[in-house]
This record gives sequence, structure tokens and C-alpha cells, in this order.
Amino acid sequence: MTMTNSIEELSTDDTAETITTTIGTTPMTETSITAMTETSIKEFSTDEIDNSFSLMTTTEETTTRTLSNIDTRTTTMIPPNLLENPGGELGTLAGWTQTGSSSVILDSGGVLNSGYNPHSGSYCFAGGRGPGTPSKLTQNVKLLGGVQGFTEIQLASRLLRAYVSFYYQTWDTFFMPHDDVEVSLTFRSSFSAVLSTVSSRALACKSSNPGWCTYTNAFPLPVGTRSIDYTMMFIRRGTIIGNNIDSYIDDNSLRVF
Ligand SMILES: [Ca+2]
Ligand SMILES: [Ca+2]
Repeated sequence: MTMTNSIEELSTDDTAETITTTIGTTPMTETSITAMTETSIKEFSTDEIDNSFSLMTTTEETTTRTLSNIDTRTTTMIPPNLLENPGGELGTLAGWTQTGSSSVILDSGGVLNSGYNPHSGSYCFAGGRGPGTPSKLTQNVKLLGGVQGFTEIQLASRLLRAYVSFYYQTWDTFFMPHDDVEVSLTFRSSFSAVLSTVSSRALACKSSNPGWCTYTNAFPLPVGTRSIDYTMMFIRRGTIIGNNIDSYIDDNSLRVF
């Protein structure tokens, strides 16, 4: 190491100024050089070559600790679920607007079909009585000036994504086709114009009945998005028998980051 040589070459006649110059030629960061120079000038005397070396070592350790502190300050942010009443736990459809051909119902367990219960809590959403299809619930979530305080610049950054997740189950009977669920996001501009719509596509949970499946996905936020319509859709399949729309959703989540 260059510094070791510098110290060996020093004589008792060397001044602090000479030492400073020698240290300055070593390939170190500006911060390190400044810190070492100041320490050396202040602490070094011509009788303390060994002490000087230990001071340099101490200064290097200080620099390392500073870098570690910078790393530590990188904390993990957990963005909030932007949906109100996402799992029906208010006991009403508060926060949601009926927008379909039939009415979505709140199911506290076994209302539409025996044995088909909420995924969590005391309620879930169910397709309802039909026969009009689909039944839908929609909630508009504001991003500009919303709970996360997004600015227009952030919403134009092309860096944000909408993360969607929910649980769904499907009533199963040998004689009839499964009904489906579908969740869509409609991205809206400041004048509420539709920028684009994305969706989970129609889903039926066939792995266990009753039993819940889960869906997760992330969609890039179009530039200019100011709000998002989150829509649950319940789709009746088979038009001859079975008026009920026997599909369920619980624990909706919409996060933007
Ligand atoms: Ca629930
Ligand atoms: Ca049905």
C-alpha cells in the first residue's frame, strides 16, 4: 500500500505538509483524502509516525461505516391497497357501484350455494341471481391527489405499475358449465376519458370446489392516467338452465408503485 511506503520514508524532520502531499497521491475518494488530511495535520507530530499510521486506519474504517449507513437508510415501502371495502367486510357494498345487467350480492357464506364461504372475514362478493349477465361492481380510484399523493410528473414517468390481486371460487356441478369471474382495470385521463383497459380474462377455479384460487398481475400505468376503474365482473355461462351467477370474489387488492 502506498501509504506504508510514505510513512517509512518520513524522517523526523518531515512536516505535516509533506505528509499531506504524499497521502494525496493515493487513489482514494475525495471524502477520504479530506478526512485523512485534516486528521493528519491536526494530530501528527514528528515523533508519532506509528500513531499517524493508526490514525489513517481509523479514518478508513470511518468511511466504511458511513457507506454502510447509506445502505441501511434504503427502507422497504409497502404501498397501500387503494380499494375501499375490498373484501366486503363493511357488511354492505359501500364503495362499489352496480354496473351490470344483474346485481352482485354480498355473501356471508352459503347464501348462493351451500358450503361456499368467504375466503377471509365474514363476507365475499358473489355473482347473484341473474339471469342477466354479467353482474358487475366498479370502484373509481383517484391517483392524482389520492392517498399516495401522486403528482402529474410521477404519473407521466412510465415507471408506475398497477398491481392487482384477488381470490375467486366457482360453484361446481356436473350438469352445468362453470360461471366465471373477471377483473378489469380501466385507466382514465383527467377528463375521465378511457386511455386503455386491461383484464384478468375470464377465470373459473376448478382445482377444488368449494375452494379458492388466486390471481395476481401487474400492468404498466399509461402516461396521463389520473384514476383507475377497478371492476369485478361475474359471468353466467350456459343460457338454458341455471339463472344464478355462481362465481365469487374476495380480498381485492389494487396497489400502485
Ligand atoms: Ca371478505
Ligand atoms: Ca350458474
